[in-house]
Amino acid sequence: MTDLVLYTNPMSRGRIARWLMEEAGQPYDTVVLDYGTTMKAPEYLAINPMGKVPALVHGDRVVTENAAICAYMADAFPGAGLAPDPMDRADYYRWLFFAAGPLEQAVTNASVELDTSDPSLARRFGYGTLGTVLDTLDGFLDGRAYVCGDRFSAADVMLGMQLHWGMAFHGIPSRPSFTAYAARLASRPAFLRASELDDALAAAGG
Ligand SMILES: N[C@@H](CCC(=O)N[C@@H](CS)C(=O)NCC(=O)O)C(=O)O
Repeated sequence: MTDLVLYTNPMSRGRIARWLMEEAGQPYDTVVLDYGTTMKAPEYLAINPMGKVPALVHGDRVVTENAAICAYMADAFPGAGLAPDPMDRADYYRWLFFAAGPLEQAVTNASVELDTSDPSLARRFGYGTLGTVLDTLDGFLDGRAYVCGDRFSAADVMLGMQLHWGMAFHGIPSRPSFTAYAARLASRPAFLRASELDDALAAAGG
């Protein structure tokens, strides 16, 4: 066992953390948990009381939440170059949190056809409306290679995967800025390795 252990399921948001682990380039072990059984067993609830994946254990530290795993790994292994210098992190933090909060919630709610476009609802939901979220993201990504300009960072893992899933599975309309960004990220060797690993686990029933 290495001192980095990723608890995940190949058919889950754990694919975000998996991709980040492959970008970080550190050796790590994978523990696959099953929905409803090992994910809710006392051994795992001691790691993540939410009973959800992913979770990362690094020695005696536990990190849950994909965005936190992305930020933690980028800081813990600076040699991987996944985070800009602290004073250059305005866009990095902004869009990492935007992906974890407004974008994720807007996409999830849209997938169950929850419409917040009535102004009395929009002002109560942290993301407002799906349309506002998509227009905001479109305006930011238009003409931009990565969240932090021309350099890839951990924020792209979080934002890129949410966007990719939103378009692939949750009916998020593709726009030129979204498809160009998602395609740029999907060609990364670490993304391809991560996908292969999780696809193989999924095919094996894991
Ligand atoms: N906010 C969490 C979401 C994690 C999450 O929702 N995981 C789902 C799989 S996609 C899960 O473990 N569901 C199992 C359950 O709730 O029983 C993150 O980003 O890490």
